Amino acid sequence: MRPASHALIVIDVQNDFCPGGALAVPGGDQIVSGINALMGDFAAVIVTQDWHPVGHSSFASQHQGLDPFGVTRMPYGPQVLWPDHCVQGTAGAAFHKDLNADRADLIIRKGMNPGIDSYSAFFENDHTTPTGLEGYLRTRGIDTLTMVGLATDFCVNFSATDAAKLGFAVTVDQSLCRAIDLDGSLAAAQGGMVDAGVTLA
Ligand code: VGL
Ligand code: ZN
Repeated sequence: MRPASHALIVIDVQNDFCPGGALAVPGGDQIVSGINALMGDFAAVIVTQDWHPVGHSSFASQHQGLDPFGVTRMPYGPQVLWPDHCVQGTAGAAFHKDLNADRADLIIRKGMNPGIDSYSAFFENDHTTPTGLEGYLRTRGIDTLTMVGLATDFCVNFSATDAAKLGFAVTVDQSLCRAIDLDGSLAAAQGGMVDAGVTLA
């Protein structure tokens, strides 16, 4: 058992990111049983859920002439455009049926603001609007995080990098993550996480 100051953060293990989903991550479902087992080592488990309104601005369907997996400019910077995914209340937004989400102390939802995407569990993609997770962790005396989930190169990467910048000790267990890997995004994410002080295990 890890000390109470060490939390497990499970990122976006949702149907749309698993095979058959709208934004399927290869092998996304292979990590579920290992994550459930790892929960047993932690006193604190936090689970995140990508939770977009219909017509979210990160969806390619909202941008005339642009296709999924292309990149556009948003006021806050470049933004990859995605297939419609994780729409609030849909089956695609639900957790993978085998994920032990009942174990979660906190479920943190993100991506609700129609005009800003939110990969990180800590901040929207403007890097300034907080989700509240930092305060939750600090008030519980948590200073060390292990992160697992989907996708390594987007939501796990942004969450881990933000956590390290906020001063948490962060390990990403890559065996319990899977990547989208768009144009080298996995290698770039790994480099960025290491530069931010994240331990890749
Ligand atoms: C994610 C793309 C869009 C993720 C979420 O969970 O990594 N990726 N929304
Ligand atoms: Zn999303």
